[in-house]
Amino acid sequence: MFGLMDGFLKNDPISLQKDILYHVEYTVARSRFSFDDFEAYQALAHSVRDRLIERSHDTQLFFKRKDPKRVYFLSLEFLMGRSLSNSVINLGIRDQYAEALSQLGFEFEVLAEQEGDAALGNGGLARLSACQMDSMATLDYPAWGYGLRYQYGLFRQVILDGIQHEQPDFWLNFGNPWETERVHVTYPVKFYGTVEEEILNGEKCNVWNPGELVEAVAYDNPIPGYGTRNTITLRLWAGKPSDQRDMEAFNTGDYINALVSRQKAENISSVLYPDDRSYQGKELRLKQQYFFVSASIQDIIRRFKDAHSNFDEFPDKVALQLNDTHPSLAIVEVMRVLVDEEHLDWHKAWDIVCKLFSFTIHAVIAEGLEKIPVDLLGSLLPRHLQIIYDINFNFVEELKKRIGLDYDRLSRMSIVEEAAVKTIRMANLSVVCAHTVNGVSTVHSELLKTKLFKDFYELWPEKFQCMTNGVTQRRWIVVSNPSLCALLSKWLGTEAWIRNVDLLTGLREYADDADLQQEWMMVKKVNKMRLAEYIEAMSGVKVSLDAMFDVQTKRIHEYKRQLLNILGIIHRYDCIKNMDKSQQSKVVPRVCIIGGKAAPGYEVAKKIIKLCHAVAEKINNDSDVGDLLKLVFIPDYNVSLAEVVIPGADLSQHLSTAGHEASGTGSMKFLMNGCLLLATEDGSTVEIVEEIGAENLFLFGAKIHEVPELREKGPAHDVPLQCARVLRLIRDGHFGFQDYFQSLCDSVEGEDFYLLSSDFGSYLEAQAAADKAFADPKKWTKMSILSTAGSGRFSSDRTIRDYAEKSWGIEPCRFPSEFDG
Ligand code: GFP
Ligand code: GFP
Repeated sequence: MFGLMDGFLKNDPISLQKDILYHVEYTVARSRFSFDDFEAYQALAHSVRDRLIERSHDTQLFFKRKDPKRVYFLSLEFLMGRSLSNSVINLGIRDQYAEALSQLGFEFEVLAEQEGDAALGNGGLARLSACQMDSMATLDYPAWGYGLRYQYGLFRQVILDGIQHEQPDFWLNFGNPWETERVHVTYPVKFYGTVEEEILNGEKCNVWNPGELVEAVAYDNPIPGYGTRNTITLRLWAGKPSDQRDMEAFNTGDYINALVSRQKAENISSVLYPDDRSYQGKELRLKQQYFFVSASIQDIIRRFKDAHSNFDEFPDKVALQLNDTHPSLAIVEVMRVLVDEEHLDWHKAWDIVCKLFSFTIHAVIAEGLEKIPVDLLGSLLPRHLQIIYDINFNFVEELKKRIGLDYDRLSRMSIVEEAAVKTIRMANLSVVCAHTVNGVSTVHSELLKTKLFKDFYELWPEKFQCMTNGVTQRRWIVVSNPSLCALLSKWLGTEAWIRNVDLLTGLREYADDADLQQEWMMVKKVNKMRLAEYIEAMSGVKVSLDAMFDVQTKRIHEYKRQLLNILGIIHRYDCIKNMDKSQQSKVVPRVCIIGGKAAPGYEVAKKIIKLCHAVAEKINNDSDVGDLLKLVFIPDYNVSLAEVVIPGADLSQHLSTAGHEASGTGSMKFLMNGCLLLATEDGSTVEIVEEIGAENLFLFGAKIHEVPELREKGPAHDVPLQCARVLRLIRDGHFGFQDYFQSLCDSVEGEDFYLLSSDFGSYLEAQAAADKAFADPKKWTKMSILSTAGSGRFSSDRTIRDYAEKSWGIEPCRFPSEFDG
């Protein structure tokens, strides 16, 4: 008999070897005497998965026994990347695996490269979800993630002649060893149809007779914590035809239509929407939202009812986190279940619902907020539309009592927008119902109070909170930068910082230490070599390790101003060309690296990518310039590439026009890796400055409060000479494709909404300051050490603790294990 405290599987190298070979033979079905790297990876992954499953069983049973309040993290996007290295590191058995594999003639790193990325998300919001799952597991919170199991993740970016092409990412092609299909965990999800009033037990009630039924089936993905046995679950739903409906159709002999309807069901979870700002295919998108919400809520209520019978206790056992507005139909769905199916009184149900939800918004501007046309919602989810109207009616009546008949304000705050196309404002719905409304940085939280949700803030100031984003140091240091990880543990004298990242501040006292500086530079060099090798293999461009590696990697967007970066590079190029040899000898050499995807329908962003390639072509082949300047575009930037790029960067650029980036999380990963930031005072940069001091980064550009006035000046403002000259070079065809780039130049010399021209001068100054600092290795290294030392506040561990304490009201529930000594 095994006690709860015992692990079932053994983790010494010999046992691990046996397990790997077992999976080679019986899971991968290759001979244990002959298998290649990919097969070895598959077997290895399955053996790791066994351990994850064991721990997740222990965790779930423990949660069941303790019955704590759980948090359910609802998100339509999770950008998980690869799982192998992260899992074995969190399980604490990476070295044992490496040894087991080396005895079999394989190298752990080589096999890890075999894994594809799980890219079930677009950008920041999605990677944030992944980081937060890691922290919830590590901090022992009783948490679940819920999302959709898209068959096609974010598109693959292929560049042909400098133009972005999108190719499907059928990431499940080679199987996904991490997930477990739960054939027994399925729920029916209803769509369309009509709502009838019926009398049930003498009471009037609404009955929804759906027109379509789809089955949701659960796929569980284990998320192991670090330094704990706790392993939580990310449950992703896939669409499956409902047998009930199919049987009817098959019975009536409608074989073909029955098959077509099967496919329709699978389509629901088929594709991730690649543009997270403007949705086409609105109906399918809405279907995806409801599908995932309905299945998750059924699962959550089922779990609650397994142990409780009184819904008064529901808010004591359940916290629901809405990751942006995408899952906000959950509010309506819980209302519907409580009122229509559990037959609770409306007001009582509403009272319960209002205690459940915490809402985090990632948008900055009103145009970014999601609205759903009433016609669409009413046809797909007729009962939900009724409920939204009822919620809104009650809210507006209540509001009138509080603020009187201020019709402008009433109509701004209403959940229903009475415009040419009548819509439901999902953000207003969420703010009305949620007990907390979270911004993702201090700056963003202020913007929510003063702009986006000003009316609501005046009504309910207590709802508004700031939960500054964070990233997990497990993935962004331990997994992706093992040399830095070893160095940190050595100088801090402990590995405890991996769970308690505040300990990194301990580095401050050694920032001037010559030995640490020496080792620090070596670590950077190792990582730059790895990045340089990748760049050469990918593009054929050889780069010098003595150059400053200057990186801007993120979604391509006008507000993120990759264009400003490219204009700056052209300026640098132009300067170098006009120098004599002795002047050139003083130039700090640079390797400029840009990477990121443009949304498929976003023409301007695609043009920016093309410009980057055109400029790179010119510069990289100019023998006058040589190693002084190189420009490289990294295609198909994703999580696993980020793990190579970030540790190898010296400088990283975060150029958003002030007031446009809600937070930004890329900067935090660079900061942890000792990379210096060149940035505007936007989003979380403002807090980074508080932690590391303005003298340790390169700030530039208009501040948030200055932006409106600069915009007001508008097209009339003067384009600085240096900027005008750069634009002239582009317009004159110096980089080819003259006509194609005119509109980009027009945007800067015309309205210049994103203030490239007015920020250009101070941008160049910041760049010059960066050059100067880089030329002094001691100074630079000290700044780099202080960056890492000050990065603790930007760990998702801190973020999650904030959420747990201030918003979800949950406590750790730790499985007692070997980690507790
Ligand atoms: C959970 C897990 C199941 C696991 C049980 C163990 O179930 O895989 O078998 O715990 O009790 F999902 P629920 O919490 O979903 O009931
Ligand atoms: C959004 C915001 C970012 C923010 C992340 C996470 O990112 O400023 O850091 O959410 O809160 F724009 P995207 O999903 O739009 O990339």
